[in-house]
Amino acid sequence: PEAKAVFSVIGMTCSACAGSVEKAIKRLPGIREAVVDVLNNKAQVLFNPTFIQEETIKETIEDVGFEATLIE
Ligand code: 9UX
Repeated sequence: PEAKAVFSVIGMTCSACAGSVEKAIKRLPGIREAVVDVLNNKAQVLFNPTFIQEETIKETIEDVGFEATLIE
């Protein structure tokens, strides 16, 4: 199974910020794809819910230093 989650990410000011968020998400188990858009302040993630849930992805974004809210 595959699930999709979209997070609002507050505080990213450059594309390197987005890159570090993307990298952190992709290091997690069960992630198929992560696309972080600094212009729209959004992170879209495709994942296998057997291995990871939205809350862990949210916490990972916040560990990098940004505020994340699940919006879809
Ligand atoms: Mo560069 Mo983006 O230090 O916040 S990674 S500004």
